[in-house]
Amino acid sequence: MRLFGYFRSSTSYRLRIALGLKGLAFESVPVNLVTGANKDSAFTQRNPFGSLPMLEADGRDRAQSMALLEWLDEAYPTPPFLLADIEARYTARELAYAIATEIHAVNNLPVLKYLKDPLGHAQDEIDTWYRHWLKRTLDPVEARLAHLGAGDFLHGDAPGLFEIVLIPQLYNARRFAYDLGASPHLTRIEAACLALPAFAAAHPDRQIDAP
Ligand SMILES: N[C@@H](CCC(=O)N[C@@H](CS)C(=O)NCC(=O)O)C(=O)O
Repeated sequence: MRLFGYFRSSTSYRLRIALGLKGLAFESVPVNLVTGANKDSAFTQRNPFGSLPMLEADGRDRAQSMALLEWLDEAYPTPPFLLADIEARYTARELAYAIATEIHAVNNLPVLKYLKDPLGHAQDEIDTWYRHWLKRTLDPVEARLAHLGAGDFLHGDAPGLFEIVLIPQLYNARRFAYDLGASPHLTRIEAACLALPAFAAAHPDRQIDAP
């Protein structure tokens, strides 16, 4: 397998964690988002979204991280990202997709660039935007977790779909100086995940394209 990604891309970070948890070996292929290499025709011919990550596996190029996570879990079921219990599956998806669709989508790099040019917003306004959309969804996720107990993970003794999406988002939250002081459930789960080899190996600082 080859994973086309960028060290600080949170959606690439999701896939690195997922492949590590599944125990799947992969080659990292850096694509520089800052220079726009993801928009080169050589890349968009393979991935018309021009987005990262892209996974080359089983003779096919696949994009869109959430679909990729679900595909990986179906193609390589052990260990599972979603539990057998339908309510547990629902909760993991509820929280993971809230982060993916309500935070990541509006805080993605092309959105932030557009706010700057052509809309003309200053960097401090853009940072305020970023933290606004974080809080709007991380607060209800924290409230949901408060009802679910105080384990290391959302469910049981292993991370799954929710944690794979959460950890890269918290990495970004810290980059934007977001205050996680009132989010003890999120930070407890974060600490447990970061102690695991699959999460440690996937960290942006440990990637071959990290400065
Ligand atoms: N919905 C997509 C979003 C992917 C995405 O936008 N990734 C970012 C990096 S975190 C990217 O490639 N941005 C560059 C661009 O879209 O031009 C997914 O989940 O894979």
